[in-house]
Order: sequence, then C-alpha cells, then structure tokens
Amino acid sequence: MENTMEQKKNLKGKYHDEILFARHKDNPLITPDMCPYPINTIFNPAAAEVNGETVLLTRVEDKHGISHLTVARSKDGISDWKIDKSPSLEPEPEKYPEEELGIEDPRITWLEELKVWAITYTAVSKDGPLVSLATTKDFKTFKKLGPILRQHDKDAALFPKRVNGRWAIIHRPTLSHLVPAHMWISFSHDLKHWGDFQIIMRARKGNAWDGAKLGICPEPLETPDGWLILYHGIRKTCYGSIYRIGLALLDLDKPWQVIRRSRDWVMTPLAPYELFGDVGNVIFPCGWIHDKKTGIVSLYYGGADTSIALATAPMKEILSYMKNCPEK
Ligand code: BMA
Repeated sequence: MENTMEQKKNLKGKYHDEILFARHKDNPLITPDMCPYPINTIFNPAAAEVNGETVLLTRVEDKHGISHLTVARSKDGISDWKIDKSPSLEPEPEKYPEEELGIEDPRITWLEELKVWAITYTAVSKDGPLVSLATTKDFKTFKKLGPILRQHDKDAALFPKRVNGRWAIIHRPTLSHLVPAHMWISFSHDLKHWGDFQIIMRARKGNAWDGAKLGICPEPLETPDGWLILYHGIRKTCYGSIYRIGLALLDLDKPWQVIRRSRDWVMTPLAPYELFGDVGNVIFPCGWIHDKKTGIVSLYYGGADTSIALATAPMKEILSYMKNCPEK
C-alpha cells in the first residue's frame, strides 16, 4: 500500500483510456485505513442515493479473508465518508449456511413497486458462490431473503421494474472452468423463484478484452435508447487476469435482446490504485448514480481489490458513444 500511496501523490492529468469516464482527482476515495475497525481491504461498492446522501455498500475483507458488507455515507459522494463502526451486513452461517465463506460484491436496485432497495450479493458457500437477496429501506436494518440462484452463479443485478409482468435479473453462471462464462437473463413472479434462463451476451473469443468471462456491474439503467448496462470483461493472460469494463444497450421491452455492445473496453486498469493491491489489474464497479439534474453518471469501483475509486461521465456522451457501437 505504501508504494501505491506514494505514487498517488504524483498522479496528475488524464490517462489515455479516459474517452468517456474520467477518474476523480482524489482517487482512491476510500482506503482500508479509513475504516473505523481493523480490516484488510475495502472495495467493489454498490451505490445508492438516499435522502440526498451517497450511500456505498462496500465489500470489506477482514484479516482472515472473509468478506462482509459495510455502509459508507457521504454528502457529496466524494469526501468526508462516514463508515459504519462495525459490519453493516455480516455472513450468518448458522442461519444461512451458504454464507459460510463470506458475502461479497453487492448490487443495489431501487424497486419502486415495493418501495425497497433490493440488494443482490454473492454468498460464498463451501460448494461455490451463489446469489442471495436482501432488502432495506434505510441501509441501517436489512432483511435477508436467502439464496435466489444456486451455486456457481454470481454478478447478479435486478432490473428496477417488472418487464412484461415479471421481475428480471442479469447474472453470470459458470458452467465449467474450461469454457467461457456468459451473461444470462432470468425472470420471476416473486423475486425468489427464477426461470426462463437464457444467455444474453457471450464472452467474446480468444484474446478479446472480454474473451474469458463477463459479468454485469451495477444495476441496469433505463434510458430512452434502451437499458444501459455496464459489464466487466476478463482477459486471461500468463500474468493473471485483467478486469476491464464495457457497455451495452438492451431493448427496453425485450431486454434479452442486445441493441449495441461496445467493441472495445471503456476503462482499463492504468492508475496505481488499479494496478497494485491485493489483486492487481482490476477495475470492478458495483454501483453507479445517475444525477438527473447534472446528467452526470458517477461510477464507484474497486481498485485492485483494495480501495474504492470514482470515475464520472455525462450520460449524454455515453449514449452518443453507444450509437456508434456495433450490434454484437
Ligand atoms: C471476482 C470477484 C471480485 C474480485 C475479482 C478480482 O471473481 O471475487 O470480487 O474483485 O474477482 O479479484
């Protein structure tokens, strides 16, 4: 970390990948030393705007290696973070055995119909990761609803409203470590029982930046041009995996149909806090906030599985970028 902090001081100017998203000059905004209790790392935050405050639900890894979720709040979404004094949402293996090895990587979706924030997160069971669901109204108390998708599935985000009468979720099952892992969509009447599984976006082949695995980042955002989704793509190299991000637009009424998909990544690990940390070469966003007044999309992401950073882009520019993207 020391090395990273030293390099941060010298960090000026833009990186060559900043065509759409610009990194905040104060990155990383949240580092492990800011947590009021001892931890290893704080990263991969989901985000929500609650009563004018930015709320991040962060993944915190303890010094044993088990993750829980903790809330960080800020008035401007940049500075003066107030981090809960103890874990906000902990694994409870006695009640939820699938949480034995921790809970990770939350995504938050506001469900207007139910007037709750829904949190999909990864529960790490002895038999592999799966997707669990919790709800909250205030990010102070949480109600766990248990597993909704079985083992070897993660990176799940709910749509904010029903599509043709049913709830919809994007998720990423891993069927075998020998084949690429694609993004799927599934549907439910009650948020608990899911079906009609189908692949919506495939990992591209070979050395493509998203050739090995894909996974949705934050929840889909409704725009006039379609559902905007941000996803991470993984390329495997002899030096390890590189986690980059790209964008896609899905049809509003038939979200299993991809209208546009960025051919190239839109952000790649370049800053020291993305390159160095517990797991280097990782940009992993789980939350974004679209400020309808300014039109700015604020993207909160984990850097190198160690700290939390922010990048912003105007929604207008994102949508005009998407217009020039190919259909697949
Ligand atoms: C994924 C998840 C993320 C993590 C990433 C890089 O499988 O575990 O939480 O950021 O790997 O280590």
